[in-house]
Amino acid sequence: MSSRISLTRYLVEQQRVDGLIPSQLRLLLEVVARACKGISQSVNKGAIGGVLGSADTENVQGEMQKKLDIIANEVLIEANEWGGHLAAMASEEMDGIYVVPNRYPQGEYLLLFDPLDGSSNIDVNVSIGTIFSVLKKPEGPAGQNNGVSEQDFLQPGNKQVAAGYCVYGPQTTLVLTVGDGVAEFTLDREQGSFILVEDNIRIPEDTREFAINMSNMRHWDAPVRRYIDECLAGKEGVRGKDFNMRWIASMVADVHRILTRGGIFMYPWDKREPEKPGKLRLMYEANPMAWIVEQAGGAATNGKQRILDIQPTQLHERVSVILGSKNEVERVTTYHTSQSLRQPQTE
Ligand code: P6P
Repeated sequence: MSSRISLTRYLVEQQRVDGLIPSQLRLLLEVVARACKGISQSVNKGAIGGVLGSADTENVQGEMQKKLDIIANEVLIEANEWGGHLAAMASEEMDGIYVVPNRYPQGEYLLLFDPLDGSSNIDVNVSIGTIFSVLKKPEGPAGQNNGVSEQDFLQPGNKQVAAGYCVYGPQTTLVLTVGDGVAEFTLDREQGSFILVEDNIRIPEDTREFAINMSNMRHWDAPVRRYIDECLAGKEGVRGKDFNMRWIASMVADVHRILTRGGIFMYPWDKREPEKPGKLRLMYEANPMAWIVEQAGGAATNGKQRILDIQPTQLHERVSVILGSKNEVERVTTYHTSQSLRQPQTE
């Protein structure tokens, strides 16, 4: 376990030792972390802060927005627009991109985020979180909007230069990768700093725990149904071992559990809305989580291909997500690619 190293010192050392983090990116990540601290304060106030309940507005996804969704979005925009690190931002809560206003210096990075993931859990005091992804703005001619457009955001997840999430739970925990493994920081409210608690998270390659919304079972495609049926058959079945199930309905919380003790998280395509590849969003949910999981030794696919290799075509496009312990993700992906209900594999 590392001594009490702050996020700031960790990023400086990553910059000095690995050369992975240019100063502008290091400063951007510090601003994002500070914004997450602010969001955590609002979340922790709950009813006494008047931040619970619906905002009576809809987002681009057609989902009812909670007051905290909007508060979190505003905190991230206001914290990041003036620092000179960014050219633009994109959010689950905004239809289009947010170009940094001309009154502020322009930067070379693009920041994407789900400002408050798991909103259905806000009013019942269950962990929620912020997910963020950083891309470099492609080189291009200056022009209107500082030469940045939505098209600049449509980069595959393998182009990310940083990704992370912050879980607002019993602890406020920031998890971050810049391409050199995954580090975890816990907020020390007395100091007001994120303190390094783990600097090389590894996901066990095998697991006995799956996370999926079982109420959708009748809508799943055959490979997902086969995989879950085999888990439910337990040690009497082809897997030869019993499985446990968890479903928090906050991706950040389910993914954090998997980073902590292994597991497989699935939000697959289902036939409720067959025209949509899945429920979760590629750019600011699946891509950052997929990179973090891969950096921690896990795997992340959409059932057929590596999530990080998907070429986006729309800012808010959705994707089927299967991620976590490497051997389990590979098993589910094999079931998809074979698509034939072959003889169950022995354990
Ligand atoms: P369901 C939260 O709304 C979210 O986007 C993810 O954080 C979570 O994993 C999923 O949706 C939960 O979906 O259909 O189980 O409520």
